[in-house]
Amino acid sequence: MAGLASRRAFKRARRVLVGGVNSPVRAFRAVGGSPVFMRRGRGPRLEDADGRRYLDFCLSWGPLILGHARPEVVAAAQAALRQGSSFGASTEAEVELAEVIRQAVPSMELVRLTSSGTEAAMSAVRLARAFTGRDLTIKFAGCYHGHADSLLVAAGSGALTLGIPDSAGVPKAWARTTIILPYNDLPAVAAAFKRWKGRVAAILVEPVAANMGVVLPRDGFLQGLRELASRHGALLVFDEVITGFRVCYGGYQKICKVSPDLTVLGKIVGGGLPLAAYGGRRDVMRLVAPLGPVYQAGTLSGNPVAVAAGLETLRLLKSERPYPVLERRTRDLAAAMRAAASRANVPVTINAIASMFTVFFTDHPVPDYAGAKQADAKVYGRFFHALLERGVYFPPAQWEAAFLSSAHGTADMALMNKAMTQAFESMGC
Ligand code: HOZ
Repeated sequence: MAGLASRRAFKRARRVLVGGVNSPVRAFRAVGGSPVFMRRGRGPRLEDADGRRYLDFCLSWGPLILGHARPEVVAAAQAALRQGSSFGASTEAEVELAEVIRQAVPSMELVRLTSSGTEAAMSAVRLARAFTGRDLTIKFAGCYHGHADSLLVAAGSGALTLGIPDSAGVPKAWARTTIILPYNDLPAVAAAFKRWKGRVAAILVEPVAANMGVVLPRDGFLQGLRELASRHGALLVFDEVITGFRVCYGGYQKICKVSPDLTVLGKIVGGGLPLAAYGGRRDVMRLVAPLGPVYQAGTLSGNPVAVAAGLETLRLLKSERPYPVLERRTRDLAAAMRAAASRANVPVTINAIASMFTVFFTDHPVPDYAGAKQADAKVYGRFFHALLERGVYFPPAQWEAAFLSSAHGTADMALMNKAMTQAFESMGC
């Protein structure tokens, strides 16, 4: 249960902030109870308003692959801030970040920086429409691409958690521009291209879905999307907001060897500050203003402080290459969790890749949205609170990804093993 200071803060917040929060999932509706308010983070740990400490496996929903307040990232952001917080004009550091991104993700021949993943995904779809002269977008149920109107249909993440995957306020006509198909279902995609012949501008996909919990692409799924998009003159857009620089230094496209036409990045590229990007084929990106007629802009796009944090984060990832260790620790943790859950007689399916995973409270496999929805969110809520009591902070929602950072050492993983074992035992039948 949240401590006194957190509960007081939430009471005060509800008087002035909608639902007491600035992003719905923070309100703990999905897990019950009063939300914990945080006051600082360092390495793998968070400290709440009551001074309680937690091992953090939410990590700000993914950006903090190096842990909280990594000194070099803090120093880089501080140094940039001392030079001025925002200029509304170009800086050389933005160019450097775009060069670093392009080197790591070669399909991003031209890049545009934005402030959020929502903005980047929305702009990529607008661009795909302009390039193809078509209106429709294929999106997969349970994938989440931010909260732009036409993409808030069968959306995952907070929308799925709160049971409003089709948001109020989205005109039906806009929602109808989005074709919703089951993730991992290539025949459905082929059938959609047949049905809406010559009308589909883009296939938008999280190459590893992470906003209905982690759901892995089946062998051949992404390759099949590439082939279908090319055959039908549509663009393939990979939303790598979560997977970018998380599954490897680059994107999942490097692992699956599929080259999308456009890519959306966020989270890690901003090093924990508000920064995202979209980019891709030069002939497509050339349509974006000022080169072309697709308008998109932002006063804080390429903000120098965020750029500095992003650049330093990518520099550290490149030099330290934490990926193999992160992957091994995640695999070991997932295996230990399966064993602990089975000993306690709690059915779980754990999907994991690289340093991201989801514990679904179901005994069915989870290959798509229908499978994810079978998970018991109430049981997840019990698990979440059992962990919280034992000093572990997990994502406060069933249909999200949990993450590890390179700051989580062996002693931290041992603590986590103990906490999750006790948590399962406390729930067992
Ligand atoms: N976009 C985040 C990951 N699914 C969730 C963050 C939020 O809704 O606050």
